[in-house]
Amino acid sequence: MSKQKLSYDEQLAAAKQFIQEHEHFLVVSHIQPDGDAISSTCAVAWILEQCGKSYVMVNESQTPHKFHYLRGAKAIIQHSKEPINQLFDAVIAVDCADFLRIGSVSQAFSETAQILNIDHHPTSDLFGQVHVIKDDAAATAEILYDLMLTMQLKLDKDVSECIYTGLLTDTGGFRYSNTSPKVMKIASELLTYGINGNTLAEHLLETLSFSHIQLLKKSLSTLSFSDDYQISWMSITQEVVNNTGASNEDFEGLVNYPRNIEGVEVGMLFKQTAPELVKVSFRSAGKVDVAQIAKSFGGGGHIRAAGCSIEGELSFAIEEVVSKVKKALI
Ligand SMILES: [Mn+2]
Repeated sequence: MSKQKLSYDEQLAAAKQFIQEHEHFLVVSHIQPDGDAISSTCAVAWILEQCGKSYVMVNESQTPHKFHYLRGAKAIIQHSKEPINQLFDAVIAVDCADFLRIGSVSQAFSETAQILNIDHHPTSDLFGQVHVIKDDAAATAEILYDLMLTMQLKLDKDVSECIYTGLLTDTGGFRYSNTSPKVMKIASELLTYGINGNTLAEHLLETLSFSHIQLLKKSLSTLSFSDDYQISWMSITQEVVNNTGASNEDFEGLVNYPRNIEGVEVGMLFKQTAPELVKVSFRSAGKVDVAQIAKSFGGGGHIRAAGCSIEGELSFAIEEVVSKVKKALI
């Protein structure tokens, strides 16, 4: 479609027009939402409110409890628990690399639904009629900040907290390579609205749940390496997941342990989600584009952080993926 050829400013203007042209919206993000997904959902809701529009926020999965402080987060409907029987003609999807990441919520799109797709994943499949896709944005929240400027909206403390949370979580606490001068500039402006960066960092990045530590303890005992020590991985069986009572958010950050080891280029976490299904998370030190590897298994993501699912037993998934990563390192 010709839409992809629009400049970033033109894309933002098209998004503004999309919002002006519709009255009632469905706001959706990806399944198993992270900080950027929830923040972006809440930030879009805030924009719509400023414009006097009505909306419903829906996600297939539960909103992790730790994001409940964000304005509007508790109002996000969990579609897997509370299916909505309304069809929407206008949809705003945020932080979804591809249409499938929307999950079951896409059942609530009318047949002629118009979709505004706002995202920063380089593997985007460009679903939807209107796009704002900026793959060098650190977070979808960064794009929404730009949209607020385009729409000449005056930020407040609540929405600043949303944008800051998206930036903080998607940059790993302003540490990943996506922490651009622009990110720091936006973050510094957001701090002037009275949000507390230290409290947010402690809450989102430092605090560990008991079940996370239990998982970490179990998974470190599976830590393995390739012969040259450039690839490292850990695995978690379904049994361990069940015994530790871990929820999805407890897995966050585990993949960084193999990745952070000196000399390791690619770190991975293999999580058995069903007897014949394994979820793989990838982190790269930079040499290997793990988005491409994940994509070759039907997944996606970013150059340094990606994921996919593999059908088969845990040992099979590890063998398949590790051999592919080895080839990428040659
Ligand atoms: Mn994101």
